[in-house]
Amino acid sequence: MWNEKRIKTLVIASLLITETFVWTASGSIDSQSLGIIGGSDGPTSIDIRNSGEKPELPDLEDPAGGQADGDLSGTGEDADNQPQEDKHHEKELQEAESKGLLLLVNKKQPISPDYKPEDLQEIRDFVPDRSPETRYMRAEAADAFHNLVEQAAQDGIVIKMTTAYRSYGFQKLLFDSYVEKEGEEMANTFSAKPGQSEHQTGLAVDVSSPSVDYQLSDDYGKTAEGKWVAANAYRFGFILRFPEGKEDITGYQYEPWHLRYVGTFAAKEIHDQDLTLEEYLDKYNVKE
Ligand code: DAL
Ligand code: ZN
Repeated sequence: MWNEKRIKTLVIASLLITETFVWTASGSIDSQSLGIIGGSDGPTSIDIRNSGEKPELPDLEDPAGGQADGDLSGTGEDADNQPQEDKHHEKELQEAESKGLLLLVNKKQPISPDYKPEDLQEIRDFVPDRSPETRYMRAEAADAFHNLVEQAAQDGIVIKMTTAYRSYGFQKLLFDSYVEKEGEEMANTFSAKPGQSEHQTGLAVDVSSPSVDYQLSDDYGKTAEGKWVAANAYRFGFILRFPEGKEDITGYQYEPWHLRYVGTFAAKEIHDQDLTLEEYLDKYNVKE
């Protein structure tokens, strides 16, 4: 099913049309469910104060039993014989986890319909004809995204976001419209059901560039911009969340445009080791 390139291309071509449709429709049909304050020309404001309950994030396992850092032996190992490198690794992951950056949302692990990040911040670099209510990311991710866009520009590469944060209601409209057009089986290969999209975490962003006319196309991976993204996104804390060849693990087709913020430490490891987020969390026993 994953290799049905022709069908896939048709489906992807409809993504832009559908997102634009949802934007248009959302203003008039169901703006309340999208949390929009304003009319069909976009929200005049988005209420980030009345945020939903943040999911509980379990602690990482602590094989050191919570002992303080410190090489007491002078051998590069702590008194409990845990190499300092491991300690550093654990500390970095704990920090990312405590900020919610390793939150896993997928087909097996949905997020509460009420979840809404508390620190959404507006994104500057967006494609103007897409849904205004999705131009937000969690603050740290938004800053990192701006840095990524700036560095890309310095390298002669234009990158803009198409959609980032999506509420449960927005994702529902999007998924339902794909089902209507393509049928549920096909929709499930490229669009998350409401509650199963990590766009709802405020940590995901879809990007595009002039060479593909700002569409979401799997050809994006072959363009100079797409290659730049694949090679450099990790430096800013982003991973390509749905890589080619890992569809059985992620549950979705290759999406060279979908970036997920996990912080620079985890992003570098995921990039260097060619892992999915699922594999990475499993490898280091992070129970999100
Ligand atoms: N396209 C990804 C899977 C989403 O809808 O979240
Ligand atoms: Zn996406």
